[in-house]
This record gives sequence, structure tokens and C-alpha cells, in this order.
Amino acid sequence: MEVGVVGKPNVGKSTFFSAATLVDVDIANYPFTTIEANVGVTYAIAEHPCKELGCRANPQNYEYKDGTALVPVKMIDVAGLVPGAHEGRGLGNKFLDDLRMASALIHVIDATGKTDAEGQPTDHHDPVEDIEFLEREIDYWMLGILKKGWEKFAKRIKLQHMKLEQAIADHLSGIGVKEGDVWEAIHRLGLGDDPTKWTDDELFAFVRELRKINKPMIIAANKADAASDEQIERLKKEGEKRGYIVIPTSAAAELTLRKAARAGFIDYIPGSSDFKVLKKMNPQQEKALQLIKERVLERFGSTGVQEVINRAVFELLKLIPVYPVQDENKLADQFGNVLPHVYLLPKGSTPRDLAYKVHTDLGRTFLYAVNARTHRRVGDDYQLEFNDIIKIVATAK
Ligand SMILES: Nc1nc2c(ncn2[C@@H]2O[C@H](COP(=O)(O)OP(=O)(O)O)[C@@H](O)[C@H]2O)c(=O)[nH]1
Ligand SMILES: [Mg+2]
Repeated sequence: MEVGVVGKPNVGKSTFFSAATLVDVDIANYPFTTIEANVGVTYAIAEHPCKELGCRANPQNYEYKDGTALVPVKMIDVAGLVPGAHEGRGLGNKFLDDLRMASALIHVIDATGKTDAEGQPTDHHDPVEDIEFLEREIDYWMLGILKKGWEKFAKRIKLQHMKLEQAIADHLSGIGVKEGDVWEAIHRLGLGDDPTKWTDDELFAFVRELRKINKPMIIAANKADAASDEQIERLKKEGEKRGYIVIPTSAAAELTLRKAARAGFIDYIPGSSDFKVLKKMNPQQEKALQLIKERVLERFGSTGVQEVINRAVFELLKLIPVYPVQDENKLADQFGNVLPHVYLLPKGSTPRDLAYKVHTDLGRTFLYAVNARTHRRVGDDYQLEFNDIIKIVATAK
């Protein structure tokens, strides 16, 4: 599972990525600073069960801080896309290919309107246009992949009585499309089961639907620190009208805060509305942090960066954290580590899905599970819930 950071050049993608992963990457005020996609690890933050249960966790595959779990999520910083990217403009094809395996996208937009469609400085660009531009580029990119050899392929599906959803999903497996996604898109549009009869308009509608399902997107209205309330409100309204969650962000502020925290100057928990000064800084640093407090934290309640990540993971991807344990009384593994592992699973997953996620063998030999909170035995008809603690019982090998 990967989250991709996308958008045109110069909107703050690398700053966002860098803040989110605290990986130092090239940040500069000109297009195409980023040539190769940067890959890093960010964290989705959720309340940890120990906060409610009063335990002390020994995390092994995640971080634990102040009653919260920091669950690692892979993030990629995709190089800037310009109009015409799907036809190869600005190396667009190559950059779009970096999105292949992304399961959710964070669309970073310069809310101030001071970056034009190509990523150059300007005084008057309408950021709402960026929403449609990016949708279009991704749609045409997906359409290009779908249409490669489409006519022959559609005929073969018909002649060989192949299962439509399965065949198309196989055809698009390179961009992470699954059979269920194809099924969903076909059914939402009511497309006929003979793909040789699909018109060009229907094919396009199909990839649009598929994009919404397979690459759900959230909007970061970035540079919010420098944008007016009217600019933010308008982008929010127009984005929401098109079905997006829109969060005002200041990636630059988040980066400054995380760097100051890493250097030990402040205590700052990503996502929070304040920070605590730990040691004396020079006047310039002090001034910068004071401005962040006034122009970002007090104005928006947070820098927005962590909220974007959390909502991408928990709302767009509909993932839930689940903790497998071996001892449902001690909430521990065989060595006594309390809640050592957390896994992110799609809403609706069952204990057996969790077993498979832990290990294929455990999935294969799965018998039943025990919900550690209720001590009830649960099986395949049980849908895991957010922060469930689950003991898996399997046959001995
Ligand atoms: N005011 C402000 N500037 C920002 C913010 N995020 C990024 N920038 C600036 O925007 C420019 C482009 O940033 P960069 O991350 O390289 O953009 P990218 O091309 O989209 O990766 C740099 O000068 C950043 O310092 C922000 O939240 N607020
Ligand atoms: Mg960049």
C-alpha cells in the first residue's frame, strides 16, 4: 500500500513529502527539481488501545507515542505533472508511471493561485482548474493503458467467454486494478457485458469511474499560510462539490516544526495545534516559529499535513488498525511483548484476513479467533473493527 503525492510543479509536493517522511529531498523554486520519485515512510496516527486499556505497549512494527500508534505507510513523491503529461509532456508518461501502485493520492494544490498551469510563478491562476487538470491527466493515462490492443482484447473476451471483470483487471494489473474495482465501475455505469460494443465515451466513463475507485484522491490546499480565507473557502467549496475532502495545509510550516523537533528545540506532535519550546533558539528561529503559531496553528488548528495523511489512510482507503496477539489476557505475543504488531486492513476484513496478513501459513491453518476485549470466539462472519485486538487460533502444522 502506497500513498502518492501528486500535482503540478512548484505547489509544495516535495515539501509535503519531506515533512511527512522527514526525508531530506531537493526543495527548490523551479519546476522538475524532482526527477526520480522519492520513496519514504510516513505515519498514519491513530489512538492506541493502551490509552483505553491502560497497558504499556512494546511496539515492534510501529511507533508508540503519548497514547497514539504511529503506523508506517509508504509514501511516494511524484515529480510534477504538467498539462499534456499523458502524451509525454515534461516527461509526464514516466512520472505518471510512478503512480502505478499508489492506492491513494494526495493532490497538492497551491491555494494562493501564484503558480500557473506549468508550475511557473504568476499572479493570477485559478487553483480550481488544477483539480480538473489532474483528473484529466490521470484519466487519459489510464485510458491509454486500457486501450492498448483493446479491440483485439475485447473480441477475445467475447469469443473465449472470459470473465469480463477478471480479464480487464488482468489487463490493468500493472496499475494495481483489482477485479472488484472493475466490477464496481461497470456496475456503477451499467455497462453492457459485451465489451466490443462499448463506445469511446463509455470507455472513457469507465476509466474515470475506475480512477475514482482505484486511485481515490484527497486535496491538500497547500501554502494555506499565504492564502486568504476567501481563497481557501473557494477551493474547499469547489473541491467538495467534486466529491473531494479538501484540507488547508502548510507543508512548509510542518517541515519547519518537524525539523525543530528533531533538533530538540521543540516538542511537537504532528497534527497538534501547538508545540512546546524546549531550548533557546536564535532570534531568527524564534521568529519563524512565532509566525507559524500565528499564521498556521492558531488560524487552522494544525498544519493540516498529518490530517491529510490520516484521512487518506482511514477515510479514502478505509483501512483500520488491528492488533494480533497470542495471549488474549496479557494482550501479548509469546515473549510477553504487549501489542507488538499492528496491521492496516480494509474495513470489512475478517479474522482470517488478518491471519493471512500476519503469515500465509497462519491464514491457511486458521481455525477461529478470539476477540481479546470481549473474550468471545469470532469467525468468518465477524467484521474486524478499528483497534480490535485479536488472538488467532490455528491448527498445529
Ligand atoms: N508559503 C509556503 N510555501 C511553500 C509551502 N510548501 C512549499 N512551499 C514553497 O513552494 C516552493 C516549491 O516547493 P516544492 O516542495 O519544491 O514543490 P514541488 O515542485 O511541488 O515539489 C518552494 O519554494 C517551497 O518552499 C507552504 O506550505 N507555504
Ligand atoms: Mg518536487
